[in-house]
Amino acid sequence: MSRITCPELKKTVSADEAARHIDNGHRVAMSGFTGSGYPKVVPGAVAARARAAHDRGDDFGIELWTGASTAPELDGVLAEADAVSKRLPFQSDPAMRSSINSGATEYVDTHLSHSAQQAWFGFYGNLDVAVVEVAAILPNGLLVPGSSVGNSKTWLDLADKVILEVNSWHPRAYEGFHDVYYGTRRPPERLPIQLLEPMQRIGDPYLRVDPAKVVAVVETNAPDRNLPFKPADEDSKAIAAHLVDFLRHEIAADRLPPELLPLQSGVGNVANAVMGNLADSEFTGLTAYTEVIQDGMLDLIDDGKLTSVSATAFSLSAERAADFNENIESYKGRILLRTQEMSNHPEAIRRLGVIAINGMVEADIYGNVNSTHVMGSSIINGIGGSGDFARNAYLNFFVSNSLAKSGAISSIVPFASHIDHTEHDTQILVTEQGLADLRGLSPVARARKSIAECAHPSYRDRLSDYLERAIAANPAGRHTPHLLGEALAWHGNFQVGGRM
Ligand code: 0RQ
Repeated sequence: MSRITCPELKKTVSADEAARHIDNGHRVAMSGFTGSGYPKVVPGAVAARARAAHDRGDDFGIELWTGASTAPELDGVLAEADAVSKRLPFQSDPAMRSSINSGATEYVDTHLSHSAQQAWFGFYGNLDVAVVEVAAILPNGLLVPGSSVGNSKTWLDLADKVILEVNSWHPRAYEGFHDVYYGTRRPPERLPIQLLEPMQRIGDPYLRVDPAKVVAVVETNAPDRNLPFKPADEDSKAIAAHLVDFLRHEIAADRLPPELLPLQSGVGNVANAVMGNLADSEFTGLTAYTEVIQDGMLDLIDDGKLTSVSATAFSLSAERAADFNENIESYKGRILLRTQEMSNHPEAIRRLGVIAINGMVEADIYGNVNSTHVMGSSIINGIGGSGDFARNAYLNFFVSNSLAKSGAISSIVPFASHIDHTEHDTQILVTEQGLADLRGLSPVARARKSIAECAHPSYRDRLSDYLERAIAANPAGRHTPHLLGEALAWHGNFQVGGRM
């Protein structure tokens, strides 16, 4: 049976015809969050338009907004066609990353809870076209989202023109898995977010669109990106074990209830390994208020340890996605997908007391964390939701191996080469070496603890020597002592000659 049952929206065309609505200089917002629920075919057709324009010697570049990272069929094809002049709010695609780092694409790296509201405040200018993937169009014109909600609600509200991709790969049974909040107001009319527990519904199960704005509907049947996870290695298992032990310690100290508080876990293999470790632990009755649902969280639901998950998107391996699609009915009522404005909302995160676990590139000895850059200049992915969660969480953890690039680089450094999370926001650092609980400590005490607990033994003496010399050299500056020239040279020396 057709997934398009609204007579007014029977506007099916090919991807090429739909892409004709997208021109040079347009601001184009697309659905999609961490490889889920992004349009599969219109971006490729836009890339073909860009290549044809470039062959004619004409300019063709769009501003591209999404929920978060997408996939080769979206970020990849558009970056390869040199078709993106500006990108926000998050990406993780190799071709897009090169385009940004070469200076061809401007990148506005934004907190994921901010992107929707900054768009509806008008901070980014008028939105020309929205391209949104859905699982079905109902007879009354309401839209059933698929594997992500992300910023789709805002893009549909703001765009002058809308292109819908209806993807029958998403199970039709997705209906009922979503909660789309329509109570957003601009200050000073803003209302409190009445969300008191992770699974509470505060919105509608459907996305709304003004049918008059829909210029094209494209039908597809194509899977999400769904990258495989690496099996947890010894280091990620060690990080996960330190973290889970620490949670036990917090329960014993009466700072956490036995069923913990709602969990948030960033994307990546370490985050997945932590979930695996929780599965093997004694914890039960867990909940999650997070951004993405990875394989590890579905496993925890299957094991009965995790009662429910609120998120904005799935980010599953191909195998797990196929399994979920097959058994989707059994997860109904235990999984809720919200807009990213709500999944990452500071008010909700602070009220619920979320336990946030995110990856980092490096931390300096005082606990300033770099989540985004290599050597201060090249972007890797972006800040994503890590700032939304870390700043507002009850407890926040930043996790990394103590060494990068086969041991040539220490993840604990004198001065972070770029700072996304300041010492005021970070609480607990974890590497495979150990865990540094920095809560309630002054800067020098934080530095001693991060070096002792988290730095790799091969860098520990060098970092301690730096700290003690910085203290000695700054008799009137012993609050956060630094030898700035030397601290900044730390990274430069790696760049030119490997080990310092
Ligand atoms: O590069 O693949 O070229 O070798 O950085 O590092 O070790 O694979 O780590 O996959 O856990 O990602 C912070 C990037 C960690 C991620 C970051 C190099 C390393 C490799 C990746 P190569 P790993 P992970 C909610 C939360 C921001 C968004 C976020 C991230 C590459 O966690 O994007 O938190 N976070 N979202 O070699 C130089 C160092 C390095 C280094 C690692 N110290 N110096 N290079 N690398 N450490 C979800 C969303 O927001 C969607």
